[in-house]
Amino acid sequence: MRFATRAIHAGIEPDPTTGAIMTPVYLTSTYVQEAPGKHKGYEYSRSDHPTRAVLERNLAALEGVEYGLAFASGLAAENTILNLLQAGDHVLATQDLYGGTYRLFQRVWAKFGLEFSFVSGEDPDEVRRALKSNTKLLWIETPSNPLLNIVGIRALSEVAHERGVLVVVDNTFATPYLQRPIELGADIVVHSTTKYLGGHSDVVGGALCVKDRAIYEQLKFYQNAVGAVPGPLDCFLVLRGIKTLALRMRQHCENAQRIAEYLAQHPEVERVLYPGLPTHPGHALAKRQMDGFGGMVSLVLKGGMERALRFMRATRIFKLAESLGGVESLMCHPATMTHASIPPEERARIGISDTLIRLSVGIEDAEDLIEDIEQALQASR
Ligand code: P1T
Repeated sequence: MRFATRAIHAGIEPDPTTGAIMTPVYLTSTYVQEAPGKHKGYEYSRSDHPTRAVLERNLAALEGVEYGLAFASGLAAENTILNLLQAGDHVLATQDLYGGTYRLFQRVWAKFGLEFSFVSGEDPDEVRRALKSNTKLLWIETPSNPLLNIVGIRALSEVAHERGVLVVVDNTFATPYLQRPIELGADIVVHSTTKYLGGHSDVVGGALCVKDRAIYEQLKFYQNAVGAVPGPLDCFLVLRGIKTLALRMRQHCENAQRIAEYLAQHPEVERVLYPGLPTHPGHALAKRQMDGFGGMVSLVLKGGMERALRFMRATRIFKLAESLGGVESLMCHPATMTHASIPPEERARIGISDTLIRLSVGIEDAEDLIEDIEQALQASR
């Protein structure tokens, strides 16, 4: 089955008792057993849950692997990966990451003796040199949040595997419609399903997808032992969102490309970051490892901070809010919003300037979105 068909059907069967075409939302915490240990595969909803099981099968099929695990949030999924490690282990990560991921590393796990360091990820030799004898994970975010950097999953996976290091890819920005990291050599894919997979800004969730059974079993152990699982209605909402993922992603990509091109030729725009622009340093690589360039565009306006603040107050369709990946267009100021938990000097080193604006381009009519940006540019002069 091809992607759009898998999105709608993989792992999903009509309900055997009623024929319901939509996956039932089983609002139950426990399951009656015939005799101790004799049951229908479900004992307790933290361990396994029938609505969640359908979502997990569907997510795995989208990433082209055997195993999926669903979580209460993207960060809960990330946290579960870090549960695999021991005090003294080192994680090497690409430096431009969602601020909450950085916070989970430095403010939560560092105090339990995990060590983190960061590289740009542009050069496989740089990554090879940065691996240490205690490195256990290489953590990649591509396209990255918020700078839309692209790193080579295949090349970096080869470098990591030379040293027995597992490769994690945060595939939230791309979605499996545009990029399937495990096919490129990665070991674990992590998603914030809050974003494009859910697609409608109405649910918070996370997921892990893996090919290797032994890694899956360890992650499944921690999913149950730690317990950050999603509720049944959340699972239903993500499943429903995924049904239109292929359609939505095509429109996100088309709209984002048009907006990036419009911004790139605008005399009042200093910089546009979008992997679909031929001027983007990762354009050729993105073309090889992705099936489209995604719906996220970042920009810096001429005129400094005051201009940026005026612009962010002047848009009408683009709403100022955290998060991304919904059908509606959103705008965010990473320095004070999504990436505020990264110290200012670290943000400056990575290249997240205080004037950077991040757009999550929705699937509205592209003409309306461009007109909205145009009127906000005029109003903010
Ligand atoms: O918010 P949550 O579902 O816990 O997912 C965390 C997360 C993980 N990975 C990436 C790449 C993300 O962008 C996020 C969440 N990001 C935002 C809320 C944001 O506005 O960037």
